[in-house]
Amino acid sequence: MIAPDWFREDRLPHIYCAGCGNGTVINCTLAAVEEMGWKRNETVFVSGIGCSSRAPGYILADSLHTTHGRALAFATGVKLARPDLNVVVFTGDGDLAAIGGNHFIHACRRNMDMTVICMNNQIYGMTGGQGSPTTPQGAFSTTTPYGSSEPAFDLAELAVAAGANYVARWTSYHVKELTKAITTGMQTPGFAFIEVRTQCPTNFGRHNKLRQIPDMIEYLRGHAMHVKKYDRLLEEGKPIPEGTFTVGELARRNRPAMGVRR
Ligand SMILES: Cc1ncc(C[n+]2csc(CCOP(=O)(O)OP(=O)(O)O)c2C)c(N)n1
Ligand SMILES: [Mg+2]
Repeated sequence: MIAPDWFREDRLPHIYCAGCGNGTVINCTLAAVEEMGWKRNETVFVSGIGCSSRAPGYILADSLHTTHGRALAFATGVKLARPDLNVVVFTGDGDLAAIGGNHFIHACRRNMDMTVICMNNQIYGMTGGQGSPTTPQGAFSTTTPYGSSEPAFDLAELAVAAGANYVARWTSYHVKELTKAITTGMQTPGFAFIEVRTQCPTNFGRHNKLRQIPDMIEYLRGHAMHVKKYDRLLEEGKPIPEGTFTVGELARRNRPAMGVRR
C-alpha cells in the first residue's frame, strides 16, 4: 500500500497507462521517505516534464513541476536557497539525458545535495514514443522505425563518471532493493542518483514485441545482472549476454558536496 500520509488521493484517477511502472517507483520513494522520517514541511519534490515528471502531483508535499529538462536547475536553486530542505527530483530519460543532459552532468560534478530518481523507460513516453538517448540500439520507436542505429547512454555510469556521491540502478521489478537504494541515497550527503529501469508497455513494449505487461517486466528482470556478478564474468573472460545491464550499487563515496545542511 502506498504511504497514506504522503499520497494525494484527491488526484485520482491518475494519468498513467495500465501496466506503467511509475506508480511502483512513487510507492518505493514514499516508503523511503517514511523510512527517513522526513516531515512534509521540510521536503520538496521537483520534476521536469514527462509521464515520470507528473509524479510529484500525486504526493502531498510542496513541489515544483518545472519545464522540460530543467528540474535539476530548479532543484539546485531550491537547495542553495534552503539547504535545510530535503530535495527529491523525479525525472525521465528524455528529461534528464536529452534536453537536460548538461544539467545532469554538472549537478553530479557539483555533487548537489539531493536525491534524483530517474524513471528510465527508454522512450519519450508522454509524447507518444519517440526514441530517447537511452533507447537501446536496435529498438523500435516512432522515430526509429527501422531500429535505433545509435548506442544508448548508460545513465548510472554517466553519474559515476561525473562525480555523484551515490549511484545505484534497479528496475521496477526489484521493489525491495529499489526502496533500500533510494533510502541509502537519501542518507548520503551529496548527489544521489538512482536509475530505475521501468516498463512502458504502451509506447516501448508495443513497438518491441513486448505488448503484454508481464513481457516487459520479464524483459527487465531477465536483462538485469548484479554488478558484482557482471564484474566477475568480465574478470573471468566469460561471455555476457547481449542487452545485459548492471543493477546494484555503482558508487558510494564522500566527495565534497554543495548545498549540504550545516
Ligand atoms: C522545451 C520542450 N521540448 C519538448 C517538449 C515535449 N515533451 C514533453 S515530455 C517529452 C519527453 C518526455 O520523455 P521522458 O523525459 O523520458 O519522460 P516519460 O514521459 O518517458 O516519463 C517531450 C519531448 C516540451 N514539453 N518542452
Ligand atoms: Mg522516458
